[in-house]
Amino acid sequence: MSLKFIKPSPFIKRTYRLRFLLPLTSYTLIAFTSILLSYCPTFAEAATREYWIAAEKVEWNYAPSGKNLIRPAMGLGVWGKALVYEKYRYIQYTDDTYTTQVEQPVWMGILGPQIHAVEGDSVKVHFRNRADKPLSIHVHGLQYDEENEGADMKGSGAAVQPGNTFTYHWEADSDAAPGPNDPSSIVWLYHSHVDAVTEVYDGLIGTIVVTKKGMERATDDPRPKDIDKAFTTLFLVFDENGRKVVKNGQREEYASAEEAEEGNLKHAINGLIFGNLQGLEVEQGDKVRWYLIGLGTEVDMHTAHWHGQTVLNAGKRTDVVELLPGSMVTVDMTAKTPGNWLYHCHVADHITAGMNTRWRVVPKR
Ligand SMILES: [Cu+2]
Repeated sequence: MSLKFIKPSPFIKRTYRLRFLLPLTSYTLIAFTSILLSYCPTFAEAATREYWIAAEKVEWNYAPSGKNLIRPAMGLGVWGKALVYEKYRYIQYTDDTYTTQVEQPVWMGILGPQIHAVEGDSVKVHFRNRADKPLSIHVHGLQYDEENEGADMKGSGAAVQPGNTFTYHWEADSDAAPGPNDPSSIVWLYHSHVDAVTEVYDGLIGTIVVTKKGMERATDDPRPKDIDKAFTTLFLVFDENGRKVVKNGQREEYASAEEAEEGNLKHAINGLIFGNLQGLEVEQGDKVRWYLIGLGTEVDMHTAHWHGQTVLNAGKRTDVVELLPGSMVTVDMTAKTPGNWLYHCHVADHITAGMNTRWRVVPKR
C-alpha cells in the first residue's frame, strides 16, 4: 500500500491566509490585504511545471573534434582509440507529440534536460520510453510517493516498458528548496533506476534546479534572479568496458587487455574528454552559478578546480570542490578576469586521462 501523498494546493494556501486575516476586522481590510499580498512574491501562487522527456538510444562521441584540445601534442592516448559508443539519453520535447526537440546549450553535453521549479511548485514529467529496454526516472530531493519513486519495482513508473509513457508527479516543497547556507537555488539529480548502475553509465542522467520562493525571475521563469549565468557539470568516469563500441568509431586496436580496459574508462565532464566540452563562456562581471554533480564508483573521487577565479561554497571560499558519487553541490562566483581558463578535475590520474576542459571569461562588451 502506498503512503497518502499530500499535495500542496493553491486552494489550501488561500484558505490558510484567510483564516489568518479574519480576526483582523472587516471584509474591506481582507480585500485590501489580499491585493497587497498578491503583489508580494513570497505569496505567489505555486505553479505546476510540466516537461516531456523521452529516453532514446544514441551514438555518443566522447571527443567529437578527434583531438586533445587542452594539450594537442599529447593526443588522446589510449582513450582516443575508441570514441563512439552506443548510449542512451534523456531528450526533451516541447509537448506530448514528442516531435519537436528542445534545443540544449552545447555545454550540457550528454546531460538530460534541466528541470526548473520554484519552492512550492509541483513538477509533472511525462516520460516516454523510446528505447529498447525498461527505463525510469528516479529523482533526488523532491517529494514523491512510492508510485512516483521511479525505482525499487514499485508500480509502473519503476520500469516503464519500451513504447510506454508514464507521468511522474513530484513536489518541490520546502524540504527540496535551498537551506539556510545555500544560495538562492540548488541542484538535484535524476537518473534511470531500473538497473541504476548500468543506466547511469548508459548516460541517463539529468538535473533539477529548485529556486527559493521569491527568488524566481518571473512566474513563467523559475530560474533564480540573482545570477547572470549558470552551468551544470557532471564529473563521471563512464565505464564502457563490456559495452557496445560503434564499429566505425573504433580508430585503432588496443595493444593489450589492460590497455583496452583503461581506454574504455572515459574520464569525462558532461560526457566529453580532453577539452571537447565547449561553451562554458561568461562575460566579465557576470555572477555565475555552478551546479556540480558527481556519480560513478570508487574511482570517482573528483575535485573540480577552476583556474582564474574562486568560488563561494556554502559561505566558504575555495577554488576546488570535492565530489563523490552522488554529490550535488551548488557554488557561486563573480567572473573577474578575462581569460581562457582551465576547468579540470585535480586528481592526478584524471588529469592525464582527460577530465579537463576550459571556461572562458570574455571582456565586457
Ligand atoms: Cu576526477
